Amino acid sequence: MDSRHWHILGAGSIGSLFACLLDQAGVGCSLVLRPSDPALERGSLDILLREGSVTNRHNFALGSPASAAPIHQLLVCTKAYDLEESIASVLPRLAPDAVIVLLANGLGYQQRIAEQWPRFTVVSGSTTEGAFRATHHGQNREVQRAGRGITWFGASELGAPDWFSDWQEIDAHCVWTSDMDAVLWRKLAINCAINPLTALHHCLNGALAERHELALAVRELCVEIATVTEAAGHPEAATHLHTSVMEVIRATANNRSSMLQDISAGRPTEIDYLTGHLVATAERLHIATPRNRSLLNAVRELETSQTLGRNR
Ligand code: KPL
Repeated sequence: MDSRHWHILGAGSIGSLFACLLDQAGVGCSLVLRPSDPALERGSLDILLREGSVTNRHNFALGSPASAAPIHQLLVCTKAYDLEESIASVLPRLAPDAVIVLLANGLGYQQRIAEQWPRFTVVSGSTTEGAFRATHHGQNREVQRAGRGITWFGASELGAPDWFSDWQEIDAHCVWTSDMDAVLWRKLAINCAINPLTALHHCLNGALAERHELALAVRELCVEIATVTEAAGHPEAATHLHTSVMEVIRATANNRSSMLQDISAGRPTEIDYLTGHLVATAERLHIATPRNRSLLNAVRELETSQTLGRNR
């Protein structure tokens, strides 16, 4: 296996999308699945990538955290709350010079991970690609690309590394930035304006532009979010926030946000790393965010009621 090969941890919608895009561009990649995943027994997995009326099939070799092959380049697309445990599970496989790219929503974990494993190069990523996993057909998995976006990578003290050239070959808009904090804040701001509302109203992203009461809620949320983002030291991420949010809503109109996908699947959501991080920052800066706080509480309540329902 060549040292440019990517291992992808977390083959949910975004992990599967990027696996297919890397494969399509001829960049080798394989999937690292949980030891309990029944697909592991087959050794390889087909993923169907659908975009509009076009469907392409991609075949991936599978491994588990216990496989022998060393990992030089690891893309981690698990949920924010699973990142640390997932990385810890593959530690014995990581080569001494391994690069770990984190592509999850939210803020609050990046620095912790870089500090926890200083011997690896940890790079943050952020994407506004819209994708969701469609139903499994037999032994295949299917991912629907529901809106094109931009994918940023960056680590404050590094210029674009050699491996980034592979990402420029894939059929997606990938950008290297030396100001990743601004990008992460911008993405956090966009997610805070879109994800909780779609999860609570069980609607596609596009409904936030189409339904008057939801469009108004987005506008009001953006005012609070922009105030906190600016006060947190990222005025560039706060500029024209409402316009950017509406652009993302339109570009991903047919997508179910990741939070809606989590709620529908009965999984925990990333609310603590999104609205939770925003509200905690606002409290530290003595800024009132009643609208975001109320969404935070509502999503937490929804999560709790789902857990209670499951255990009953
Ligand atoms: O990041 C997203 C998410 O769903 O988490 C957006 C860009 C809102 C696309 O749905």
